[in-house]
Parts: sequence; structure tokens; C-alpha cells
Amino acid sequence: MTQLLNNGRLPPFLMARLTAEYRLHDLMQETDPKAFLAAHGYEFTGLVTSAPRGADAALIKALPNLQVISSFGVGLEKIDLAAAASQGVAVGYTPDVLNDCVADTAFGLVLDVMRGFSAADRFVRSGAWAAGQAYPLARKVSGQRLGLVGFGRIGQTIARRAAGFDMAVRYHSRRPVAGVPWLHEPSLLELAAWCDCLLVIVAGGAGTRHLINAPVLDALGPRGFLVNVSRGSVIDEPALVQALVNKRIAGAGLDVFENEPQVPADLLALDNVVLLPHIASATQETREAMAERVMANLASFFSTGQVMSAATP
Ligand code: NAP
Ligand code: 8YV
Repeated sequence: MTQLLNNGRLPPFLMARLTAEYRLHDLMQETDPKAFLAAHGYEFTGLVTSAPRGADAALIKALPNLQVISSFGVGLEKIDLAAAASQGVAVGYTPDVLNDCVADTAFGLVLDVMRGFSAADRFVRSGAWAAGQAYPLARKVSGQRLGLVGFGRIGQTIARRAAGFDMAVRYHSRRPVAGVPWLHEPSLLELAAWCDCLLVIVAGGAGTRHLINAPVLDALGPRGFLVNVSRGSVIDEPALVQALVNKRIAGAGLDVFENEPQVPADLLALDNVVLLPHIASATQETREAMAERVMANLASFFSTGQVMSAATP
């Protein structure tokens, strides 16, 4: 039986399937993972992981007979792809199957933060409505300007959702995407200044660290909203907190954070901020589809030498 090492936080239904088909060992159960790897690392030909935990160069190096990594998720910033490639290790991940749910969540955050639904729910539960108070007017979503930072698989899915709300869409990425009806904005500052809501869905990692900084937030301005469903690292979080506290932007909808699950304390007190616990892909259907792809990547690799969805440096 093929020996797999698990370094991810995986749902029980995926753990059950992996355990049924492979000899699976959970690295996170080890009290001294380094000592375990030194003694047993050579035994594993496969590694399963999840996007937030990934596989760094030290882990890959500690598995000298590793042939394949199969990751539960689409984000790759925590997997050292160069280290994997240099050791001849194939990397599989789960693109596309989560586009719909992440786009739905992004749109849920746009609607929630601009219309104030979560805050209005708190208002009703607090008894303020029953006591005769009026909830303040919110901002219209339909017909407004949506600026997308990142225009890959998920960004383009969000743009299609926005068409149903008659929103004008422009996007920023390093290269324009051919054959799409939306305008590419080479300047992130110009995009922020143009839009009513700036929605971040770029890849994480060093290349996008703090892409959304104080100047971008100031370009977005006091009537602009920010939504982030990509990675917390993409936003300079202290700068965002300052912009929100000082009302230099109108509000924010956030699924991801720089030091999650820690959320800046200042944000907890703000009614114009919607906070989610990294759940953009977290539906039964999508997580099952992601699990299916993790299994398919492994099965394909062990029968053909190629994963189904390959990630390359
Ligand atoms: P993708 O198809 O690879 O798209 C990534 C986009 O980011 C591309 O448009 C790329 O365009 C752009 N980009 C990369 N570096 C950039 C830079 N420095 N400046 C501007 N744009 C840049 O990925 P995807 O499948 O849409 O997923 C996007 C990300 O969403 C993932 O990497 C992951 O971090 C995040 N995600 C989060 C959740 C969640 O639960 N919250 C779930 C799934 C995914 P260029 O290369 O042309 O710049
Ligand atoms: C999940 C994600 O949180 O795919 C990603 O990159 O961030 C999310 O889908 C993650 O994969 C679950 O571990």
C-alpha cells in the first residue's frame, strides 16, 4: 500500500477516503514532527496538504522519496513549488471546482457590506427596531462600479455575477486577459479611484504582499468599499484598520486576514465591517468536489505519472 503523509487540515470525509485507499499518517498528530521526519521521512511517496498549511522546502527535503503532493485548495503560496520541482515532485491542486462558491461569497460580502445586512440583523436582535429606532440608509449595489483586483478563474466568475446586478466592471492584473468584455486597468490606484467597491481576488504570496496599502485605500476614498476573498497578506492590515477607524473608506467585507484566525480587535467594534472565518469555498458541495480532485490527482499520478490538475512554479 502506498504511504501518504498528511500535513493538511482536511475534512473527515476526505480523511476517510484517503485512509481507505492509502496508508495515511497524520504529521500533525506527532509531538515532535522533526524527529518523526528524520526517522520516517524516507517512507513516504505522497504528501497531502491543504492550501493554508502547504508544504515548505524543509518538509519537501525531509521526504527524500516523495513523488507527488496533492493539495486541498487552489492557493499555492504555502507550497514551495520550486523546491518540489527541483526534487522532481509533481504538485496537484483543486482549481475551478471552487470558483462558484468563492464568487458567491465575494458577492455576498459586497451585498452585505454595502447594504449593511449583518449590522441590520444586529440592530433587530438588539431590540432597537422594536423600540422604534430607524436603521440608517445604506448604499445601492445594482448599477455601481466594481473594481476587481485579480482576474483569473474566480475573478472572471465574479465579473459574470456582477453582470446580473448591472454593475460596471473593470479589473487590474499584471497582464490584460484576451477575449473578455471588461476593461483592463493597468493602474491599481486608478481602479481604486474609479470604483465604488474594490474586490480583491489575486493570488497570495510574496508577489502580492500589501498590494492594497494606504495610498490604494485613500484612492478608494470615504465612499468606497473593500472586499477581500483572496489572502490576508494582500492587504496592509494595520493600514486598513486605520482607514476604517478614521472613516477614510466606507466599509470592508473580509473573508481572510493576515494572522488568521486572529482578527484585529479594532475591527470587531465596527458596524461597517463584515467578518467571515475564511469560508469562501466552505459548502458541502464544493468541499466534496475539492476532495474528489485531491483523490483524482493522487490516483492519476500513481497510475500515469501525471496529476490531473498540475501546479507549476
Ligand atoms: P488564478 O486563476 O491563478 O488568478 C490569479 C489572478 O491574480 C490572475 O488574474 C493574476 O493575473 C493575478 N495576479 C497575480 N499576481 C498579481 C499581481 N502582483 N498584481 C496583480 N494581479 C496579480 O487564481 P484563482 O483560482 O482565481 O484564485 C485566486 C486566489 O483566490 C487564490 O490564489 C487564493 O489565494 C484565493 N482563494 C481564496 C479562497 C477563500 O477561501 N477565501 C478560496 C479560493 C481561492 P496576472 O498573472 O496577469 O497578474
Ligand atoms: C480553503 C482556500 O480555505 O482554496 C484555497 O486556496 O483558501 C480555500 O478554498 C482551503 O483550501 C481549505 O483548506
